[in-house]
Amino acid sequence: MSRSLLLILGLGIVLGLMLWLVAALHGLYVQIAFSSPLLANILLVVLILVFLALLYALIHYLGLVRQTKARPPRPQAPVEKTEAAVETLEALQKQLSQVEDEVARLALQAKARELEHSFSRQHIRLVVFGTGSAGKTSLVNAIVGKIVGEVSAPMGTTTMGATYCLQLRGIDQDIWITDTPGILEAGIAGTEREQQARQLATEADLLLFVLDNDLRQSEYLPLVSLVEMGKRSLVVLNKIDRMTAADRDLVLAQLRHRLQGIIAPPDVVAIAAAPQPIILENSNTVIPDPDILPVLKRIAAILRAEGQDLVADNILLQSQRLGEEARRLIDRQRKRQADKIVERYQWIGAGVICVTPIPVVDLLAAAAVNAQMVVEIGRVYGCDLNAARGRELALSLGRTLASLGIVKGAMDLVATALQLSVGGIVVGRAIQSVGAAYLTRIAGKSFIEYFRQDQDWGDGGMSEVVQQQFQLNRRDEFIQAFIQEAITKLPDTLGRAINRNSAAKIDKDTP
Ligand SMILES: Nc1nc2c(ncn2[C@@H]2O[C@H](COP(=O)(O)OP(=O)(O)OP(=O)(O)O)[C@@H](O)[C@H]2O)c(=O)[nH]1
Ligand SMILES: [Mg+2]
Repeated sequence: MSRSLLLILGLGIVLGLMLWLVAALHGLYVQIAFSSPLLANILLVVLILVFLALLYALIHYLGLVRQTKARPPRPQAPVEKTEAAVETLEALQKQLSQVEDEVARLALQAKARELEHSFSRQHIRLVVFGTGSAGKTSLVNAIVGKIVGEVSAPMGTTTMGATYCLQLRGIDQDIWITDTPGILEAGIAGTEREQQARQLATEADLLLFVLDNDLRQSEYLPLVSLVEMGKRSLVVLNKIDRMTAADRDLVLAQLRHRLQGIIAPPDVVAIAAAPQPIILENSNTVIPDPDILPVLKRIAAILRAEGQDLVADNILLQSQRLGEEARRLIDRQRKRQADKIVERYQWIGAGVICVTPIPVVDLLAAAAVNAQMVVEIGRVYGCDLNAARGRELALSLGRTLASLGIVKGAMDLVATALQLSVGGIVVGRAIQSVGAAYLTRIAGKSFIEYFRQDQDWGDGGMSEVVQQQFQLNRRDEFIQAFIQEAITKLPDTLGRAINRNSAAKIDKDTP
């Protein structure tokens, strides 16, 4: 309101000024014309020229504005799904070559090769998935047009995934449709079958998730996890012959509402794959035809619109899954190597302290965190640190150990455990030595976390990681085992210090 008022006011002022300008110019013209008509005409021409120039500038300016506004958005580089899939597969190959476990590597490489071959495949894979007895086999039968699988009421009729090939009008590619065993069945056999079904589901280009009622929580979770994984999915509400038209609409609406943001409404369809016979008034029975047109139409529409993209999406998705598997393997392999390094350095550190004990407890951390250990762990994770950086990291972790009171805590833990296991008074140098080994271990494990996360301490920073590692390594059983290992690993001095006390204790206990 106030804006438009302001605008009107502004326009009024501009108009008034213009009128005043015209009047003033007119007055000037009349005055000059009175003394020299020629000069007046020259002034008129100049004024007209100035006016035209202003008009031109105005049009030009507006034209420019319009031009920038109408300029089409900068064309984006076409994100070709197939290209993305090819790139991911190439990256996967490189990643797989790092897997050291030969059996695992060969298996993953075989899967990757299979994926590579999928680029040239000429068929689209549909997988029918869902709870037991929802009517998956009935749907496949109805689509394929003949009885291809066993259909019955008890759950668990389909025990193996079965695949059939068919053609849809207007779609060039062959369609392979796979029936799967139902999920959520009781018993071990059910679980194994369920795994097989899930595996088949992840291999689908397009997934048909069959329900026979509103979505139960136990169906919702697997569906959502498949969709979140990136699986293109259709939700098929089956057995609508059992419902009135109003109920069917209600259930459909509920389903679409519940799946909002997960599955687009047109991708939730209602069908009757094997409607039950109807008994007529004259006691004759009629078996209605399957009503599967909605699902067929939707499949055809998706295949027409997304066609080869579905295959590329699926290859991309599966190579990502393989990549994750490889990453997990590589991570485990690196962890094993890094653990060995920590193990080695913890006893080296303990040996050094055993020979030269440290006067101030908090300095122990600085001595225990070996810069070379940091560099070596980094190398396992593909990070090349120079010695200076290793030292810097080791020092700051040593300081953190001290400032968090972990040095003191570790020493107390070790002292108690040592006394418990060998009895009597244990000399300070033995405690310091085992304490140093223990601190090296906490530091090493913390660095493993740091390098695992791409040289990042995470949101809680170095202190949180260090504290976590301290908590993880302070269980009684662990400390006891650690002390026993220390006794066998540490140099003679420690052994003698401990043994002397044990011997004294035995002497004392013996009558
Ligand atoms: N009323 C009605 N019953 C149906 C419909 N579709 C399937 N059924 C019945 O539901 C029961 C289970 O059907 P199946 O096709 O074997 O179900 P499934 O999902 O393959 O079951 P599993 O293989 O055991 O997981 C059978 O008795 C079918 O006759 C339908 O549209 N309407
Ligand atoms: Mg079945």
